[in-house]
Amino acid sequence: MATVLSMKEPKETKKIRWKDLGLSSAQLIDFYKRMLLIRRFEERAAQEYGKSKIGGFCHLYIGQEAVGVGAIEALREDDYIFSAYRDHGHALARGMDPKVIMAELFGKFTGCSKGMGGSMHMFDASKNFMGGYGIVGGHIPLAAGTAFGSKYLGKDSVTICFFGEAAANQGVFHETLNLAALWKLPVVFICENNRYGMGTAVERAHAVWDIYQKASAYDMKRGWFDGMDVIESYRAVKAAVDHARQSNEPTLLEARTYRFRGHSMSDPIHGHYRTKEEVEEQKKSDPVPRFGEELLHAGILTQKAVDDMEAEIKTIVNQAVEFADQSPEPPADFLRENVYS
Ligand SMILES: Cc1ncc(C[n+]2csc(CCOP(=O)(O)OP(=O)(O)O)c2C)c(N)n1
Ligand SMILES: [Mg+2]
Repeated sequence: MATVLSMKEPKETKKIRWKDLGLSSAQLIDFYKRMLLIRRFEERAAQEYGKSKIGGFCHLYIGQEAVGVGAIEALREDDYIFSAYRDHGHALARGMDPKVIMAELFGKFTGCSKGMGGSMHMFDASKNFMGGYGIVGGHIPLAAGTAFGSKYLGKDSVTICFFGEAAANQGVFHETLNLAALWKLPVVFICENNRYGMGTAVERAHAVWDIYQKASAYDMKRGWFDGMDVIESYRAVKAAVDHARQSNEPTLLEARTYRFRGHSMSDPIHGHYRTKEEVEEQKKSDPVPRFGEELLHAGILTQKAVDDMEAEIKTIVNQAVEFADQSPEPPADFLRENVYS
C-alpha cells in the first residue's frame, strides 16, 4: 500500500521570511489583524448559528485563514477573486464590511446578496469579489472567464480562484485548466487542500495526492506552499500573480492547510473520518497564534497591541451582529427579483 499523505511533507522548501519580501511592519500587523478578524468573526457566527440566528448551510474557514489572507494581500484592487462556499474568510480578507457579511449570514436585506444568498453567496462587485458558490468546482470556469475578459480588453488584472481539493476531481477543473493553459489566461488557481472533502480523505479519493501535479497534464506552472503560514501563502501567490500579470500565464497552486471545524455547521468536528488526536496535532500549527507569536518575538507586536487588537475586533464583531440582528428581512415582493421567468 502506498504511504499515507502527511501534511508535514515535503518540508524541503526553504522558508523565506518577510525581510526578503519587502513587507513593512504595518503590512505584517495587517496580515495578523485580518486573520484574527476572520477567526473571531467565524467563532461568533458559529455561536449565532447555535442560536438559530443563521440558517441553512454554513461552512467555517477556521484553520485556513493564512491562505486567504496571504493570497488576497498579494492582489491589486482591480484583480478578481472567486471563492467557493467557505467564503466568509475570503470576503473579510478582501475588506468587505463585516456588518454586511453578518447580515447576509442572518438572511437580512442589508446583506451583500440582500439576504437571498446566505453563507455560500458572499459577493461584492465593487471589490471584484465575484462570490461565493455552492456547487463544488462550478465557479472554476467563471474565473477563466474574467481572466479571458481582462486579456481580451488589454487590462493587466489577474484573477485568483479558491477551491477545495475535492473540486480538483471534477471534470470542470480539468476542462478549465486546459483552456487556461491553451489560451494563456492570467489566472491563479488556488487549491486549498485541507485534506478532506466532507468526510473523504485525499488518499481515498485522488489517484495523485500532490494536487498541484495535476497541472502537469496541461504543462502549466504549478507548486505547493504551507497554507498554515501567512507569509508563505503571500510569497507563493504573489509570485504566481506577478507572473500572470507579466506573461498572461496561469498557475495552479496547492495550499496545504487544515480545517479545524466540521465540514459545515451541521457536521461534527472529527466524525468517523479523522481522530481527535489528528485535529489536536494540526492545531499545533494554528496559523493565527503561530504568526502572532512570531510577530511578538520579532518585536513587531507587543502584548498590549495584541490585547488592543482583540478588543477592537470584539467591538467590530459585536457591531456586525447587532447590525444583522436589527436589519429587516427581505420584503416578500423581493422574491420575484432576479428570477428569470
Ligand atoms: C457538484 C457538487 N457535488 C457535491 C456537492 C456536495 N458537497 C458539498 S461540499 C463537498 C466537499 C468538497 O470538498 P473540498 O472541495 O475539498 O472543499 P472543502 O469543503 O474541504 O473546503 C461536497 C461533496 C456539491 N456541493 N456540489
Ligand atoms: Mg477539502
